[in-house]
Amino acid sequence: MRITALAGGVGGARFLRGLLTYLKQRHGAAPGSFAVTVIGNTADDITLHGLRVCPDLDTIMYTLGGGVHEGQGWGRADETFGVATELAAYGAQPDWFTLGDRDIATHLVRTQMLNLGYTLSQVTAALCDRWQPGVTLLPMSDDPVETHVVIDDETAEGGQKAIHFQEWWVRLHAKVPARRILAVGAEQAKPAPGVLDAIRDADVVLLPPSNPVVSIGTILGVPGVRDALRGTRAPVIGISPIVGGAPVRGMADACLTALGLETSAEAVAGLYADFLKGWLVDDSDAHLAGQSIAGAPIEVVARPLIMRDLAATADIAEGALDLARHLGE
Ligand code: FO1
Repeated sequence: MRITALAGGVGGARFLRGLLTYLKQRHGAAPGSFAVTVIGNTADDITLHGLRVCPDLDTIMYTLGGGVHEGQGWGRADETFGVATELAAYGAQPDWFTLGDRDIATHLVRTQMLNLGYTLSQVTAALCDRWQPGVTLLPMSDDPVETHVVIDDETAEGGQKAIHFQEWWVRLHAKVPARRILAVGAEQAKPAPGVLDAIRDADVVLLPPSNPVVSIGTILGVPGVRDALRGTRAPVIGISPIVGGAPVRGMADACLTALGLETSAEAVAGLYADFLKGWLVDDSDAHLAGQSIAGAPIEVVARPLIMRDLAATADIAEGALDLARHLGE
């Protein structure tokens, strides 16, 4: 069974770990009877201290490779901050995004390979060769795409300025209203090698509970991706990141508000309505089950969606694959 997933950071990575657990332990699938390809968001990427940092690709790679800082969901376990401390002593900016010593090795290898002319796809494959995540991890594009956020700034021309997503997310904690969210470079970006085929040739396409705007949304913004999702014969099944009107984690509400959308499982499904076939919502949103959403023929199933532990997450993955099977019948 060929499964393709579009994923962002922490929520997506945690879901994928449950999916692999389900496939390995519950599905009784012998290795080789399933293959998972993950299309990772690269619009969170940022260049800091001369190093190219790819937070969502690294979160997936570390989480599935067993090296992630479990409590944070990003960065490395058993991390030290010797370099960050020295950078602070020099007053090196920015000081609001902390790179751990172990994590810096990843960025050094990536930056060195990029400078030698390797593509982000080639770099990601090389890094995953060490981590063995158990999936094929593809960047959404080898071209640079960066999410920038327009915020009010009375000292700036026209009273607004654009800052990098990470500054809005990490330094400002998304507490400053985003007037616009831009994926800079998206129009010129091409899907990375294998991305469109992974969608077209899949038996199932999954949208884990990642941020619908700055993670799934930016992947959808790469020209060709949305058309491939509309055209694939595979059932496209999503898992709502919004439970009972609130994001389970992260700040998807701030992003949805920036788009003028309510924070609800229904509003997120509406963003995917032109290709989504199935939508898992939490029991607290069971009122959505059995009815069409955003005027689209989307099968809605209610079930517990809180990924409280690996077994619960495996259950959610089972639910998504059961719905895919039901729709594929
Ligand atoms: N998030 C923070 O809130 N503070 C940090 O200092 C920080 C550093 C960091 C370093 C590497 C990395 O891969 C991720 C890091 N993140 C940090 C999380 C990052 O902002 C998020 O993982 C995603 O970009 C949002 O999905």
